[in-house]
Amino acid sequence: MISDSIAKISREAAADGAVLLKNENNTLPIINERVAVFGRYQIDYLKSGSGSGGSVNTENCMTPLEAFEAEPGIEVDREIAAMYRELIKKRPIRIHNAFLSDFKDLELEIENAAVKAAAARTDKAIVIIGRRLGEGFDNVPKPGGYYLSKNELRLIRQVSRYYKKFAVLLNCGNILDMSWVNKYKVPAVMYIWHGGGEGGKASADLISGKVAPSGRLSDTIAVSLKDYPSTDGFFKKKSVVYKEGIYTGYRHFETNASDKVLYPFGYGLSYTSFDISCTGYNINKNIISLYFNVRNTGNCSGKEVVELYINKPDTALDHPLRELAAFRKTRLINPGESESIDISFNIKDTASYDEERSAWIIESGKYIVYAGKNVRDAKEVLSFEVQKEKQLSKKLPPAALQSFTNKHYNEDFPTAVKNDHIKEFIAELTDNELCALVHGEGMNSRRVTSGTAAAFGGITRRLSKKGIPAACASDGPSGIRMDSGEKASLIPCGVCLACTWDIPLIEQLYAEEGKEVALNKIDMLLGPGMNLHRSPLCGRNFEYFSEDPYLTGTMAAAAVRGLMEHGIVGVIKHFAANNREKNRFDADSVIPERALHEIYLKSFEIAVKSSPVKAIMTSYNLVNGLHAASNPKLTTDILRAEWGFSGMVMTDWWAKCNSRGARSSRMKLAEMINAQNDIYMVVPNGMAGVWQDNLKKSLKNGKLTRAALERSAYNILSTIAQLRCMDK
Ligand code: BMA
Repeated sequence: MISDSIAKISREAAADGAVLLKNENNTLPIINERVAVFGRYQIDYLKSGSGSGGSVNTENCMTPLEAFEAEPGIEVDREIAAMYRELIKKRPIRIHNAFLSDFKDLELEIENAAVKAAAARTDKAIVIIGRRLGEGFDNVPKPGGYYLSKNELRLIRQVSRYYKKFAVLLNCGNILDMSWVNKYKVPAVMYIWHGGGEGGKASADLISGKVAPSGRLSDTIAVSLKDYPSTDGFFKKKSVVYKEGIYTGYRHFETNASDKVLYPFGYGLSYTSFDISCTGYNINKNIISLYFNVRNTGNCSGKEVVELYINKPDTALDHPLRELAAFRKTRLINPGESESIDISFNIKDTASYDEERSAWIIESGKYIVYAGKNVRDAKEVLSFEVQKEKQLSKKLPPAALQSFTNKHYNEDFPTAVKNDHIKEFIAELTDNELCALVHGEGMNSRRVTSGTAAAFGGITRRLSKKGIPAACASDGPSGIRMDSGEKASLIPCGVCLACTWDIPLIEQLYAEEGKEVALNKIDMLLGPGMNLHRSPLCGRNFEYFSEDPYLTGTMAAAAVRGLMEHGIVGVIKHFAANNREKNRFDADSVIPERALHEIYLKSFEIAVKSSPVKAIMTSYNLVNGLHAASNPKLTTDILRAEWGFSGMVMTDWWAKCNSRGARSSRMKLAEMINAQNDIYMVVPNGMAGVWQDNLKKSLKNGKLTRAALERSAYNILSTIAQLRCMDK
């Protein structure tokens, strides 16, 4: 079922996430002019990337071409439109299911004469280039992949030959090679991303000037693929070594390779211009606050983003030249008007991780704060001294960790009556019932909404008879996936939302999403996806947000808060370091300690600490030798002991587990429970009570205790107790 109030804000987010990179001689917007639209994706518009994150059944979605044709101020050349409609009938894209990406040259070839004739009839041209990647499909460094294909380049050459004013729109979820922009002197370029079901209309809003672009890049666009530190070694099958450490994205480029940047992190143009002035600041203990006045100095309404970066003293540790510390987007500002905004951050949140001491520290020395439109333009607005180094944490010695773990399921729970009830309830369950409880079933369990990813909790007759409801979890970050064919809304993809830099907007969008999820009697939405864009090649970048952990974490937190407004649990995923799709079930992400804490776990830490995260999905890959699904350091030491998370952890679907140095297996669920990854997703429907994994054998031989099972049962049931299925 589709909720009718989500379309409007979905369209607004799709427009506000578009990033205008170049716009010479006012090529855009197109107002009361004739335009020819080239490229197949004007019709075959890619609403999303592929895989679980894109498998939403939509209906009545306008294509960009239809939306342009419906736009009064845009006169679309009918001959070219008819030509493309004809060509696409003859050469449809045969990606037969949502789980495939295709690297053939899919762009259609057209005659020079057609372009030349169109140029005589029209004022401007638009070229839409599309690229769809997704789950299981990283981009490849070849034409039709990271590079534009032969036909795409030919089309851009043809249009550049006959048009002075033309814009290339990129309908994709990954950063692509951009060397063609200067090579063919393309006057206007805009990433319109995968805008979801309303993406076609949003592109017309942008092209017509109804909405001025206000998106800002959430990733650095480098001169070439080899300039990204992650490219070297990206395709190694068994393990990916994160040798760049913390120097990923703009942390690398701004510090070590500023000449290798085509478009910097946080960059984006508008149709208007703004003046940002810092009008003051305040330092109150650890809270740094800065005040700005943002004035619209151009001639149309628009929104601006003020980005704050910090430069830290290289006293104990080395640091990147800039680190994003905070940001704020203005509301719509009319020409000549201005908006005052204040932005603050806690210096503790910019602490560094000292591997020697396994502790977070705030170093002594001079800190400098920069503010501006992007990481490159930001100007110094404040500097302050920290007199004495502060150590914020220390590694919990194993004994303390163990007692924490024991506390978690032995001592009386110093919490509400409900939880004591759960503890007593668990004590009554048999070992077999406990073993059943730590499995989810799916996909398409008949116990919950049809076509969804999993049912868990009361999924055996005995557990159900004891009053445990069957809870429902469905994909994905951009809308409800129901393989039953049931329709749902498809909102813009993660990277588009991140490029809005608009936290309140994303929270509102996910509140609307939560309403639709509740309407379909679903309890958990398996999203947001929030792994970092370590490489522009990762197939799931469309679902994820950014190369930066702060922008990623704050976006994910906004989505979780929004969903929770309607009692829906957003399951943040994939914890942790799923930064590549190749060999995703078995590849080992080998990450230095400091980069693990400061970069790849930081986004999850921000979400857990700043929003009501009640459920987390671990990733398929190994992290430093242990599958994330059976990694006590991730799901007990860090997630619970350090961050204080008390919800439920699930595996990814059919994930593998292992213990140090042992073979990976989907049957090693004792290792999963011992790590406090609470529930295995998924076993075939009806099999939770009889699944032949190693739980019962491990109970017998002592490799697993009942207490550990009770601990996970507590995490699962105390989470289910907060879900809407309890209303059943
Ligand atoms: C896995 C991953 C998850 C997804 C799950 C259920 O393969 O793609 O992101 O939520 O399947 O479909």
